[in-house]
Amino acid sequence: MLRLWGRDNSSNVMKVIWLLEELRLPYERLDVGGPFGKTDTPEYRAMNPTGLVPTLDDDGFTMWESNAILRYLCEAHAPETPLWPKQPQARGKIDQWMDYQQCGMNRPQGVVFLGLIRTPPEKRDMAAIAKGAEEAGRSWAIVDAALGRHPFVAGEAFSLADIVFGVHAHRWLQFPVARPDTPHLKAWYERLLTRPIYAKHIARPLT
Ligand SMILES: N[C@@H](CCC(=O)N[C@@H](CS)C(=O)NCC(=O)O)C(=O)O
Repeated sequence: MLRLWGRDNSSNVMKVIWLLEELRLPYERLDVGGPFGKTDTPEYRAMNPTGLVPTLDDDGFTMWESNAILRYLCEAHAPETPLWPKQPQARGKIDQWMDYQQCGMNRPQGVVFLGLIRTPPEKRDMAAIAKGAEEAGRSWAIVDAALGRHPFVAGEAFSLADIVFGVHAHRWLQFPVARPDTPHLKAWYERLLTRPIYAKHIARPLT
């Protein structure tokens, strides 16, 4: 039985929910993290020493780091999935974009999200938010350019790269910040909205 630990308004948990739904894998999700707490217990820390979410439990095998979990689920439960193909160059491009999401886009986007959505107005550091938005905008412009060359982030087909950027695009395109013009990103986001799983689990009010 697959068990996913993590509140469903976390971007990193959303990635895993989205993939589990795409692959139609039965799973149970438990609310932990954020207002739910329970990530400080010795039992949780034994599964995930970072105390963050998500954590995956696959019949007693546990792991953390959202992008690694996505790859594990494909390899272990859907080895033929086109979402993470075996062909080395196709897989290499998807991995490249997944790493860029974590290493390039995630931090500045997080500054904007936490600043605007999870911080009361009187406590916001507007200078840090503006700087984060500028940096995140540069990352999104790079994604936009890729989406101008092909319909999905890593190429011609929907893949894990679309999942990891897709959860954040819904946020980015709603933030009340100055954004670079990204027509390809917007068109791709509109296409994501027509996917029932995206509409239900990802395109939710920002909390
Ligand atoms: N690199 C980790 C980051 C995990 C992370 O930062 N999770 C956030 C939620 S998106 C978290 O656990 N925040 C504290 C909490 O929810 O209690 C991953 O991709 O899984």
